[in-house]
Amino acid sequence: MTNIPRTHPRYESLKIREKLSKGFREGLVHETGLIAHGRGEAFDYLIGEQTIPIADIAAKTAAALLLKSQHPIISVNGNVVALTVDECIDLANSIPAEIEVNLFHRDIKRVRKLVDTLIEHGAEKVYGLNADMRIPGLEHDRGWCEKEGIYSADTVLVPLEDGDRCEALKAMNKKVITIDLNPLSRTAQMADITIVDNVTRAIKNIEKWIYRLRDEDSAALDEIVGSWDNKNMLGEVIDFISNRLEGMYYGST
Ligand code: PTJ
Repeated sequence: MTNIPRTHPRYESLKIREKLSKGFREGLVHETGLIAHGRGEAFDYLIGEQTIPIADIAAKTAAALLLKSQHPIISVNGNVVALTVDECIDLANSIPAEIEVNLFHRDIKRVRKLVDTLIEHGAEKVYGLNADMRIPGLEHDRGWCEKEGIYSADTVLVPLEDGDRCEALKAMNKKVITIDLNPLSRTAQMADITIVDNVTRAIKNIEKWIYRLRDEDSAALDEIVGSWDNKNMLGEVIDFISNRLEGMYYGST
C-alpha cells in the first residue's frame, strides 16, 4: 500500500482507491469494478465528497423501510465488500437483515471468496453460494439468487446495482433501496429509494438512522416512508450539483 500522508488533500479518496485495488488483487473485485468506481468517484467529486442533506434524508427513509420490512436483505457485490465489509455486517446486525452475495459478473470462485471474507469479518449467515432460484426476466448468470435470500425478500438494499436487476426485483414486488453516486443512472431512476452518496459513507449513515428510529412506532415509520418522493429527490440532487458548480465557477454570491 502506498503511504499516503493524512494531510494529503485527497487522502480519503486515495485510501478508497487503495482499498479497491487491494480487493482486486485479492480476487474480490471484478476488473470492471475499478472502472465503475471511477465513474462513481467523478460524481462524488461533483457533490463535494460529502453526504448532502437530501442523501441524509434518503438514508433515514431507507432505515425506516428496512425496520418495517419482514425479510430485508443486503445484496453485496465485489466493490461493496472490498470497501465496506464491516459496515455491511454492522448494518445487517442492527436491522436485523441478512446478506447475500449477488454478482453482476457471476463467478463461483469469487462468490466463495466474498462469502468467506464476510464470514471471516463476523457475518453469521451469508447467502449466495447455493443459488437455486432465478430472478425472472434477467438473462445470464446475474439472475441467480437463493430462495431463502433475495428471492423471498420483501426489501432489498442493493448498493452499486445495475438497472436491469433493480427493475426485475421491482417486478417481483420487492422494495428496492439503492446507493448510487450517479443520480442519472437507470438504477437511481428505478429504485424506490436512491441514496446518492458514496457507499463508504451511506452504509454507516443508514445504520445511524436505524439506531435513531428503532423505537418509533409503525405509524411513524410509515409516515417517513410514505412521504418519500424519489423522483423529486433526484431533481434536488441535480439542482445541488448545478448550484455547486455555478458557485465554484462564478464564485459564490
Ligand atoms: O462485483 P460485480 O460482478 O457484481 O460487479 C460490480 C460492478 C460495479 C462492476 C457492476 O455492478 C457494474 O458494472 O456496475 P455499473 O453498472 O457500472 O454501476 C455502478 C454504479 O455505481 C455507477 O452508477 C457508479 O456511478 C456507482 N458507483 C461506483 N462507485 C460507487 C458508486 N456509488 C456509490 N459509491 C461508490 N463507491
